[in-house]
Amino acid sequence: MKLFKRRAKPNSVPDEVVNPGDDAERRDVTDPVGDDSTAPPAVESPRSPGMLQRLRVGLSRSRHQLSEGLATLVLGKKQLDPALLEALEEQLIMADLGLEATGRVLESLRQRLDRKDLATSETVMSALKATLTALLADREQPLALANHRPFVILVVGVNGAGKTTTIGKLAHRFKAQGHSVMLAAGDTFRAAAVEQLEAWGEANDVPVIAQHTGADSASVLYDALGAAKARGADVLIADTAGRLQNKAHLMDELTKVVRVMRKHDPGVPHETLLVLDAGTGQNAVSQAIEFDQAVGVTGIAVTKLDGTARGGVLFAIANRLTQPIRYVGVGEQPEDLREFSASDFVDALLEE
Ligand SMILES: Nc1nc2c(ncn2[C@@H]2O[C@H](COP(=O)(O)OP(=O)(O)OP(=O)(O)O)[C@@H](O)[C@H]2O)c(=O)[nH]1
Ligand SMILES: [Mg+2]
Repeated sequence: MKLFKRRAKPNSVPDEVVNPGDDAERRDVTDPVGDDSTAPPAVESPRSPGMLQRLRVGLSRSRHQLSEGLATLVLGKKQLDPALLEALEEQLIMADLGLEATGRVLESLRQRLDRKDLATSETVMSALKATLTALLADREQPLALANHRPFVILVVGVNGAGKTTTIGKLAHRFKAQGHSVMLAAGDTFRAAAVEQLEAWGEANDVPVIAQHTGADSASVLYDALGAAKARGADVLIADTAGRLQNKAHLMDELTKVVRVMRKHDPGVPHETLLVLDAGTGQNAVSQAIEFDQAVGVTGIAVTKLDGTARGGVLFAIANRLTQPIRYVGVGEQPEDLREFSASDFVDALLEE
């Protein structure tokens, strides 16, 4: 076992860094370290103006897509006539809410506004806001690290969804909250994967447990669990290789990873976090269904909301899935991960 140890306390595990360093496989990864890597800023309160502003900026493309179209539609409208409903439906589908969630929104909007004359376009907008918030409200359930030490988070998802970046951001967040964190490089498939995780470990002064590329992912995570227990870490976050949800053998491999980890401790992982790229649109729902069948997803992180106009996919996810949306990613910096809040999300999506 190799331990990538960055400014960590001495321990019994050999700390030499051995990595084949296959540059051919190295992917262009934006430097996650940032300018002020030596002293990570404290995690801001989820409702602080800075965090809300970042969410707002992150969602600007989705907001342009949805909010401005809607505002034009409802402007000066005195009633919720079929033409307006149809136009609303079109806007919501274009924002990637999906047919089902769009249907639910329109139905609930009809009920809210039934038999009421619409005094102003604001009435429609505020009813829409309430409807959208209600659709997301059940999915708001922050991850609590209570009761387990180490609290083990297994991070899964398709290729390039943002797993490793989300792990780096989580390490930053938990560290700033005062937790001791360890990372496990369960993506043994790509040579650059270990280095990428190691860079995040270094930026956050967090040890990374890794083996060579091509090693058995399950055994890396098994060993990492042992190391995290031995060191008394508060949180162990395990990376895994990206895999397409329709490749049965890769999903079986993930099931095996969990099975092997459970030989160490039947209670792990305490959280199986599925990372979904918002830009994948409705496919995110089928990813969630398949990953859930393979390993039992307990929470979702939706990434890259800053790079897409498809932020509406969160409503499709909330409509089809029962798991909480734990986090949303709105950029590549360590601070660009927010705990999910339904009302903040809808506000940021619809505000002028
Ligand atoms: N703009 C933006 N980029 C992101 C976000 N999250 C991740 N990325 C970028 O998306 C790319 C892929 O992210 P990774 O974290 O490597 O994704 P992954 O799921 O680990 O990928 P594999 O390990 O190859 O399956 C990187 O360039 C990240 O910087 C986000 O919230 N916003
Ligand atoms: Mg990765």
